[in-house]
Amino acid sequence: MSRLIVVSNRMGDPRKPAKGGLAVALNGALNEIGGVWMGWSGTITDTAPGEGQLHVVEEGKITLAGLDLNQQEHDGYYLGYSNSVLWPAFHHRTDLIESDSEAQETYKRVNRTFATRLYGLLQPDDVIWVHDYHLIPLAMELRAMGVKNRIGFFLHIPMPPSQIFSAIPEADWLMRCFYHFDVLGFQTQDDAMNFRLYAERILGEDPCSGDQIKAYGRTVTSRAFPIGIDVDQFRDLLNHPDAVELSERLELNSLQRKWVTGVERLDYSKGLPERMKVFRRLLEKYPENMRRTTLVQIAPPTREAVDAYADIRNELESLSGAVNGEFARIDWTPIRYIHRHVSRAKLAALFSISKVGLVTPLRDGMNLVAKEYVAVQPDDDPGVLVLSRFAGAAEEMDAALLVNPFDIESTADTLQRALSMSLDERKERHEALKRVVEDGDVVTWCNGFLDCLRAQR
Ligand code: ADQ
Repeated sequence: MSRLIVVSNRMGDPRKPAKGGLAVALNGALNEIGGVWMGWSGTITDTAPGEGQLHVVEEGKITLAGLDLNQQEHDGYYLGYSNSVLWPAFHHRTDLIESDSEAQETYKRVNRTFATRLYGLLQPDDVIWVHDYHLIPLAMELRAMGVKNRIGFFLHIPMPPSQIFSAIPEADWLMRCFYHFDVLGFQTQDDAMNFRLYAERILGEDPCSGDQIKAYGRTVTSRAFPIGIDVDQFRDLLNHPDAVELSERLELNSLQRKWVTGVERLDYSKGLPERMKVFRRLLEKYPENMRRTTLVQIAPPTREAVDAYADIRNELESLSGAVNGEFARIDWTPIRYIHRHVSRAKLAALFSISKVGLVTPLRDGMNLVAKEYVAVQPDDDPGVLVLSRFAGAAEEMDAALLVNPFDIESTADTLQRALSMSLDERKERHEALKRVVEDGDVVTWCNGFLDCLRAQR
């Protein structure tokens, strides 16, 4: 079978224990058939632009190729264009776009460097799988160098509707980049539909047939491949000593208390301030939760060098402080807000004893936390998933209580409904959700995408 070449912003490393399902799945696929994983090495050096060293290491059947970047490259490509233009735009926050032509040029140049360095490692029948918004122009760069291999792309974040996409500076160039791949994978049917509608409405192409979309004189296969988690690996975390110890301590505490849990990187797309307002409204409107219900919100720092992230941190600290100041009692704190990284074993334990998983992003590609929460619920007394309609996960996980996170009042009502749901209803919903999570795990996702890519031409 042809080798697999994975390219992502950060290189996975099979020498270290894989943290997330994505690394587990891709390592698994690479280990089975052999191939290359290329990405930024994580190191910033003071080399000239495009001259960063490529560190190539053989690890069993996998070749790891880590590219160093210099400061200006990292700032322009990663913090600048990827995270100050594409991330906000694709999450419907065009107001947060920080347009900067120099950053955009750097983004293009770093993609060219990735392509040039990858070229030296390629064999003619390799299958190339590119991940995420940092590397949208990579196929165009490779094609310009004459690469004929099959190249697929998976977008981990939402594909915005055509009107929003059009607001991105040089939107036409960016859209053209997508058409140099053979297969485009999206998280949801809605995302795939948004991609198609851009061709029809903005480019004026004829309605396309099936999942083949034609534009710019090229044809691309565009399809939804909802990502999943490694269910067994996540469940096994419950046996880790950290998880066992935390569960015991939390259970001691939960004799009269209910835990509601939220976990995500501190990102403005995740709806964190709205969630704290929901919790405040819950306490005001349903005072029986006083002293009995606690929100544990874990939100570790991310991309702090980008201004919008510092703003959201300040807002959250002030909101959690205000709610706690108003409602706390000497023996009870309503919101436990943790702005630090927490081990995955502890997260699994926290999810497993929480009565409600509160997953309310304003916009999210999929949201793996929703799936992780369901994976570790006890069958005989499961908790309830309250899930935003604007998380990709909502398309499949409609047995959750779906909410509009912008509507504080009705989300607070739904949270109360979750906290008081009968055991029978909880079990019924949980059975349906568990099936979605188990049937659509990360290996199914990985194989589904690769089968589709291999079937091209
Ligand atoms: P993210 O935006 O990072 O991913 P998500 O899908 O929720 O969002 O994945 C986060 C992962 O990090 C989860 O496995 C979670 O357990 C872990 N995590 C979160 N907070 C943590 C903490 N405090 N400590 C330790 N681990 C933590 C992007 C897209 C998503 C898409 C994924 C995968 O934005 O929409 O679902 O990629 O495609």
